[in-house]
Amino acid sequence: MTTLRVILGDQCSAGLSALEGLDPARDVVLMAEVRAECTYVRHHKQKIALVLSAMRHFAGALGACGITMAYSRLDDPANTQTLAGEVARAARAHGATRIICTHPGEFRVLEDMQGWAEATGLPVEIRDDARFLCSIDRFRAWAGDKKQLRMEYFYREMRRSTGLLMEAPDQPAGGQWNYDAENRAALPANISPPRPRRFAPDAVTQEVIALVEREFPDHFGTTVQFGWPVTAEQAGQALEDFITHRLPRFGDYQDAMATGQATLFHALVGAALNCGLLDPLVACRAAEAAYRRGHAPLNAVEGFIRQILGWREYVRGLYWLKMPAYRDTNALEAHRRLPGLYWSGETGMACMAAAIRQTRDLAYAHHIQRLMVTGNFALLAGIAPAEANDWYMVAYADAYEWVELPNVQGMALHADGGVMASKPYAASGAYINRMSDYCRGCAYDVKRPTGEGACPFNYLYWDFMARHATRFAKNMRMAMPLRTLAKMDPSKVATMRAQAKAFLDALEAGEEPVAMARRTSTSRPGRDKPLPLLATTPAPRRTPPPRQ
Ligand code: FAD
Ligand code: DLZ
Ligand code: SF4
Repeated sequence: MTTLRVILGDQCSAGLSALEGLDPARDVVLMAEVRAECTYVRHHKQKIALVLSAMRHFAGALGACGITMAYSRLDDPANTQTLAGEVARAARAHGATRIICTHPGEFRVLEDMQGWAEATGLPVEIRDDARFLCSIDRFRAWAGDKKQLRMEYFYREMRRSTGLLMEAPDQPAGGQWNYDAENRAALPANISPPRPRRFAPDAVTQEVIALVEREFPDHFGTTVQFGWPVTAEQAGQALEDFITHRLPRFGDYQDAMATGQATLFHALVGAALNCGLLDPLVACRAAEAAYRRGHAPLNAVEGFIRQILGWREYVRGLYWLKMPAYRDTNALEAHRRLPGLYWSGETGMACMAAAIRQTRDLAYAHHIQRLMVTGNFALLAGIAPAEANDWYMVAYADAYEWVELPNVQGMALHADGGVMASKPYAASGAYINRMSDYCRGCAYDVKRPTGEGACPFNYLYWDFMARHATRFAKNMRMAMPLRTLAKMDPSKVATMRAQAKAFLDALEAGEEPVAMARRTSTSRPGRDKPLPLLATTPAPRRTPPPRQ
């Protein structure tokens, strides 16, 4: 009676449900590096390196505990290069009589897993992924037949059930559930955010980076600045670094953006959370403890906990509730191709260039860059959701469909017609100017709505409003911009719409009409220098043994 226990690349967690009840004398644990998972989208090189390195470290830690490992390396000639193929191969090699795994993060992998029983002739048990704080069934029950699924109400339920930041059963700390209104300050010039702790690649990571450069040379991004935690111990250190140095100001500057500041006061824990190196409840409890001991204010701690306990769990619930139809939604009938500048970062738009270039170099951009710069541009320009989703899945070290898709399809593009957000997050250049210093160094003029040098976000914004005026006529939250649009001189609207079309057509043809700009920032010397190396720390030598 040998049980084959399968662990996927984003399941590097000692407390994983697939490991529960493991008998080291008889069971075998399979982890398989496969080409299919590295290429179903052409992930950023740093994401592949992170996942493969985390897998190798985790497998090493399990093996050190006396567990029999079946580990498929990507460059093993016998590797079938698919999960199903490696499961069948390991089941045969070890004479397995059943297979146990944990529910995967993506719908396509669940479909694949559901075929393993037939492919191997063995019973397959798919256990719940208990690393999430709200199960898929519980979310489904909460959603019930509600017309609107608002994150805020779900979040309050989660606060009540976990007791996080609660003084009594229905009494949130500080008397308020949500301090979002205190999370919107722009970064003052005299504040310099501390650099986050990064981890110099150890021998395992270096070997994996070389493998990635060899096997996936054409994938997006660079590996030069790889500094992600690849073990649970490092992920804990990264969290501690955030709690100590950045959490106190996370709340105030959560929505801010600044030139040369890729990370500001953000946590940079998404990649570790999503591949299983960091437990979400541990992260929330660490933040709460910082509040209780007076180290960080409530607007920061509540803001951070809301992101993890609220948004992260909510988008995961929504994903499994709405898939597979969700990925095909296109409520705004957006069909444009994604412009090449999303890959090259070559554009006179300083805000877009900053977000895209740091994404290439770090596999990271923070939430407001993703939502209000690259996401907002895709929304206003009418980029086809499938094209935008593909980019976001490729671009980030923390990208997995369960979290990427609702954020892009629902939050950024409004393609789900308002399931996730009651109004589109559409904004003109004024918003970016208020929340950042990008406009000061831009080739375009944020104050100009149209004509030579006008900020593209301005005419794209009004073009978007005009395009969808009828659709949003009954949406109370869109009443204000639609009233402003109605009062505008129709010839001005027509001019902006024509400029929007000309600009987008030119982008689609691969040429930004820089003649429209005041000057070309793309050609300024030094513009394309990679971001300065983030401070690195030596990697610890050993990972701790997993909890049993
Ligand atoms: P912080 O700002 O420090 O927040 C802490 C943590 O809260 C994050 O690590 C994350 O786990 C969680 N969180 C915050 N916002 C969200 C959110 N909207 N949804 C889910 N969790 C959230 N997040 C991903 O993990 N993977 C993605 O592929 C992804 N794609 C996104 C695409 C778009 C268009 C947008 C608008 C957001 C996306 N997000 C995604 C959410 C968010 O931008 C990232 O989680 C965050 O930027 C990660 O950086 P951080 O760890 O420094 O986060
Ligand atoms: C992201 C990823 C990559 C790049 N490679 C592997 C791999 O080789 N083997 C594996 O088991 N998992 C990998 N993953 C993570 C999976 O893609 C992830 O488990 C699914 O997307 C489900 O979330
Ligand atoms: Fe972005 Fe417009 Fe500001 Fe330039 S002027 S940085 S394009 S918002």
